[in-house]
Amino acid sequence: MNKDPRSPQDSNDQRTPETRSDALPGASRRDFLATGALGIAGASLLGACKEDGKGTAAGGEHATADVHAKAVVKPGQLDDYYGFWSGGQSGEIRIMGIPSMREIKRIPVFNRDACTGWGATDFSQQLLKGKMSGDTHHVHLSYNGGTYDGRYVYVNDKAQARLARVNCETMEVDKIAEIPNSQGTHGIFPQRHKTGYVFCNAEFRTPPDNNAETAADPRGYGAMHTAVDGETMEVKWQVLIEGNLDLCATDYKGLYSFATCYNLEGGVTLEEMMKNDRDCLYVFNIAAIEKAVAAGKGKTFGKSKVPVIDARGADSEYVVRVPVAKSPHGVNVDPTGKYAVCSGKLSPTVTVVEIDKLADVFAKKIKPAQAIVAEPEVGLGPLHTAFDGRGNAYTSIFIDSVVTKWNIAKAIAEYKGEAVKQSQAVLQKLDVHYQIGHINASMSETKDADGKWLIALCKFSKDRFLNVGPLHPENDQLIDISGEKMVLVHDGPTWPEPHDAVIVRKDLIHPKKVQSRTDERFKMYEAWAKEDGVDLQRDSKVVRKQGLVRVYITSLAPKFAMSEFTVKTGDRVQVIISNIDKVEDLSHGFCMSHHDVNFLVNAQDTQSATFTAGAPGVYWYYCPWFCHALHLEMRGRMIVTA
Ligand code: RUQ
Ligand code: CUA
Repeated sequence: MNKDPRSPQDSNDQRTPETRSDALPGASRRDFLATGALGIAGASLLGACKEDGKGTAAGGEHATADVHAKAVVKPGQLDDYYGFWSGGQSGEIRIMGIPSMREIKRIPVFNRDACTGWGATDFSQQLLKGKMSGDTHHVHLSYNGGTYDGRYVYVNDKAQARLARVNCETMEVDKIAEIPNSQGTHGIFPQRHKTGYVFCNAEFRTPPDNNAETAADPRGYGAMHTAVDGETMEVKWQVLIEGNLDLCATDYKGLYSFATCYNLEGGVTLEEMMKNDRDCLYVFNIAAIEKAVAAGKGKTFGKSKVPVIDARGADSEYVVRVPVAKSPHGVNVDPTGKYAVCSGKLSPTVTVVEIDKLADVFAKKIKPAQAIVAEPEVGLGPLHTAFDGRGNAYTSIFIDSVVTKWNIAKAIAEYKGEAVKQSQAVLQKLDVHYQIGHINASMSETKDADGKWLIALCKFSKDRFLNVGPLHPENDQLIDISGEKMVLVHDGPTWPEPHDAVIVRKDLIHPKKVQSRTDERFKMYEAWAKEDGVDLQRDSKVVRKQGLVRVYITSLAPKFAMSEFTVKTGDRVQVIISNIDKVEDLSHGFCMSHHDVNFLVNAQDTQSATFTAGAPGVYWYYCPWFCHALHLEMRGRMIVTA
């Protein structure tokens, strides 16, 4: 390990050891993390350390003025790419502009968002069912023919085992699926040949029939690989597996889905989970599983009606286990669709599996290990891999805190023993700041990977930004990969914790500028309106029903069409607001003072929320969105009688 904090890896770091703000006096954060990992990972990592440190600063991170200029998007100009960032514990998704790294939008998903009213409106409450927090890790878009079709964004909730879908026309969540028999829904990945299944991995092993009898004995635990229909968002089937399931990927032909497993040991403590030197990549044979499900071979567990194929134990027609580097984390398929790259995490290597060989593995013509075609040594703590479409791979290396660029063909040649020097596959190591998690490149998860920009999502920013207290921002770093050498061009602080991101060419995404009233959500409002004889876009009206007072109000800058209504204390009140302005970017909202109700209503949109009228008195409602010179006057009174 680098005992000297000014090791070559930190050569860009101009501070003296004394001025660093590391947790351990005299030791760098990297030393601290590496020591921690070594303490638990054992001697296998030590061998790798010797390799490390030499020439990691090669290529330098200091960007020339020219490179910086490439990343500058001048005022009034637009970015070339949409970046979709997960928001981790914030439960949201963010949309970034690349290369400017400007945050353009936040999409609330598994959270309550005061700004838009997500979690407070009737529609969002129907989807969230009272679960107002979540943990988004992986964002992926729907595909067609190996590239993005621009229709949907999918994101997982690790905390409460859900999969949400965002409609790219509005960039709002339109459906949420709950994944049965699962905990820790972590890796997800859609099929790439068309909008088919979205696969969801359960990271935590639990008893398939989780109850008082089964809870305590880990020998009965397993994990589900779940197929959700990306179109209807129905859960179609599950495969039960003995080990845990971490990251997920799919091939380009619709034959397989993949899941890394870091706990083939079936342990429940850290020590138990790290015993084996190899873990595995599970390969799921989709056609065989579908056939078994159609033949009624699925079991069901608990209240769930989803058929489950039990594939625990030995390799079968449904699943095979390819042994990969110790405790793997990421699995990424390269843009040619030929290789699945599994990052070792507790091994300094990545394991490259040739996807076309898997048919022979399923046919038992070759052993699973024979599908491995390379295992280059990339550095300490490899996590995820991105691609440039020119045959190169970029692996995020957590402990070394670098991005390693390596060539896939060279790594394969070396594995076959054709190359003379082992180091030839590794082309460059670039310092990142600090401790990178995910990595992705422009269009990297598609056949159209274009090798322009790489994003390094760093878990620690330390002193890269102004001190804002104990919780530091993350540091998302933009790297130019268009040339021979990687060059760091931008530091971007983000609110924790974006786990993953995808970078999508802008011509593939076509959001609407004004709400379309044909979205599915409108069926609900239209049904209420029909029941009450109301035209949503014309009428403002109070309808008193059994146990509910419906208040329909239209808004047109700078006025609500109804400036006063009366209800009784304790009444359930449902306000249904229709913004009838037709102008792009003219949003109104509705906030009822002292009732915890505040939501956004975009141009041509309708939104609703339900609340209980408080103590008798007057309560002002107002438009919280600056919509007009007379925006402050856009308000009205709710009179509550005894
Ligand atoms: S994880 S740092 Cu949740 Cu994608 Cu890898
Ligand atoms: Cu409408 Cu402010």
